[in-house]
Amino acid sequence: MSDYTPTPEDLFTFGLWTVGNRGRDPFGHETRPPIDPVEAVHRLSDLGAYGVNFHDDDLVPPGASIAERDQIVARFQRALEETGMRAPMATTNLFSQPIFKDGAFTANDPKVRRYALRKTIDAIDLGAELGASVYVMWGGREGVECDAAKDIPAALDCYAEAINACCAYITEQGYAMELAIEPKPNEPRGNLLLPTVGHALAFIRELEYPEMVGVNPEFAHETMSGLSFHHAVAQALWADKLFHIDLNGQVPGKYDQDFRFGAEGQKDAFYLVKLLEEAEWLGMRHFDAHAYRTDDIAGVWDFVRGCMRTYLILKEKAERFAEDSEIQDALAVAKVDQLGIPTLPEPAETRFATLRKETFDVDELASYGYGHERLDQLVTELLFGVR
Ligand code: GLT
Ligand code: MN
Ligand code: MN
Repeated sequence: MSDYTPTPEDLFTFGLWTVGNRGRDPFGHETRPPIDPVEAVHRLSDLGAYGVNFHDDDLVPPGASIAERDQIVARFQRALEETGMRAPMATTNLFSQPIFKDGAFTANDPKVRRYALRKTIDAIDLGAELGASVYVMWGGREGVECDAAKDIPAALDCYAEAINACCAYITEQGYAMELAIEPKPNEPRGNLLLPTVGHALAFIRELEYPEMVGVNPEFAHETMSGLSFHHAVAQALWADKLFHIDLNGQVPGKYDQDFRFGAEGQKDAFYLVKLLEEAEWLGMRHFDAHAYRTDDIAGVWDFVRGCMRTYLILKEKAERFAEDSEIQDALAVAKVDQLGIPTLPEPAETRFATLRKETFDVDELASYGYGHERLDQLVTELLFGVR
């Protein structure tokens, strides 16, 4: 049995903003001191992470001069070189500054939209400079409370225009970079645009460079919508659009909790890990979460260890699921493998005629049970550690 110690081969990454989260919430001030990004890189590396992701503003404070920017970036790059850590994903903060109060790419004022685009292409340059191959777009202010004030189809046109422009920019610069849209239903806006993975997948099909754009589903965000996270991820994989992922913990119906991975929703977390591992998905296992506000800096590193350890525990559970003969018997009773059988009869030319001729004993077909009670209990016991 593994001792669940992470190594860079596990591809675990954390955002600078996650370990650097200082515990501020809408009702209370910071409870922790800031962490220097260079220290974060060293600590994450010591704990077995593969890399660190960042927003433009996490690294370079807004308003820094070009000389200051270059100095900060060079110092950060040195930390990456010293540790062998990577920065595989970059993103822009288009939500904190007051200028974005009516949106960034979908603000009614075109001058605000141009500022957002300008900030984004600068961040794309920064990401490319540090070797990022995925650029995440979370539209935290792309939404509305006062519905009279936003023409939603026009806002979606602006959203698409901005993403098309970013794709054109990346192509013109010759960067090896893809975009990943991160859906969220609400918070901080009353309603956000592209609220779920499904909305984002449909939106991507309307873009000019659909092949360059995928999704970055977050556990907390789909769960806030009352949806199954692993179903959302499965559909993104099915559509070949899982470009990045944000792992954390969340209870349905609450604010965006961003808890340690596996702190809540353990069953969904298990099916998610099983899905990613069985698909042999090659992306980063990125944690977009933060330590409880109650904790000090020591708690931040406990949080980091916990995210990775839980992932590895669930990965081992997924392997045991595949080896457990009772679970395998129960899967056969549930006819899980039969979903791989094509529905229509062969050959194609006569399929509807054959279908017309087939006889169906609907009572017999409805008569047997699928054994889901036994199967689910076996999985529950596996997760509880008693089998
Ligand atoms: C912010 C948000 C996250 C996003 C980050 C990337 S920023 O912390 O809550 O869900 O992934 O922009
Ligand atoms: Mn979140
Ligand atoms: Mn996220």
